[in-house]
Amino acid sequence: MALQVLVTGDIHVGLTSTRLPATFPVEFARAVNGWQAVVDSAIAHRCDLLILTGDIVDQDNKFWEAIGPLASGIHRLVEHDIRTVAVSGNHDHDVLPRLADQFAGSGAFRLLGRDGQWERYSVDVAGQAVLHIDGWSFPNQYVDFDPVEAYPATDGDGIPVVGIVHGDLDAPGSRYAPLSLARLRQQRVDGWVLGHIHKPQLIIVRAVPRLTTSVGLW
Ligand SMILES: [Mn+2]
Repeated sequence: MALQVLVTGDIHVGLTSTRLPATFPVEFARAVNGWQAVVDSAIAHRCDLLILTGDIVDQDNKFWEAIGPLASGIHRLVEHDIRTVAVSGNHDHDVLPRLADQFAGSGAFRLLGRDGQWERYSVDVAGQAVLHIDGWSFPNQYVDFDPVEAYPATDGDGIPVVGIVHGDLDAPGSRYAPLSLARLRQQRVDGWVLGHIHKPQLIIVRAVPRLTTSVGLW
């Protein structure tokens, strides 16, 4: 049985990029259009799940600008049986909990690790858990410790585990959750998906037969 998962982060809805060449259409610069493209892509690829790794919204003062498009995208996804699971980053530590409250009880949008507490979400298919997702969210704008130090040790139950967290990889002293690759590797997790650095990168530490990863970078 295959589970189709789309992972993205750092969309910064509310922001308009100033770095695009002047020859690009102006709508390319608006991050909200990136969010719409993610939603369209998840639907077109018949995904089961969308994972968001934080900084989906640029700032809490962009709340009203961001909340409408985000909520309508999540509604569109759930109409196609696609659920969204997210952690917050340094930019949206305040906004994503408010968004999650709007969807409380619906199952359409799940924020993991609120208040800086690790939390597990299990994906069920026909009543059977097929994937565990462990997530941790920024509780504040600045986090000067590695949240993985507090990742709970669990006994494996044979079901693959994916961890999601937003932070600065191998940047000791960072105020944005300095993560250590060595510590990430030590956990009983089959794969980690990270947010914060605006650069696609795949690090294969060991082959995991149960997790087949196809990564599209664009
Ligand atoms: Mn960030």
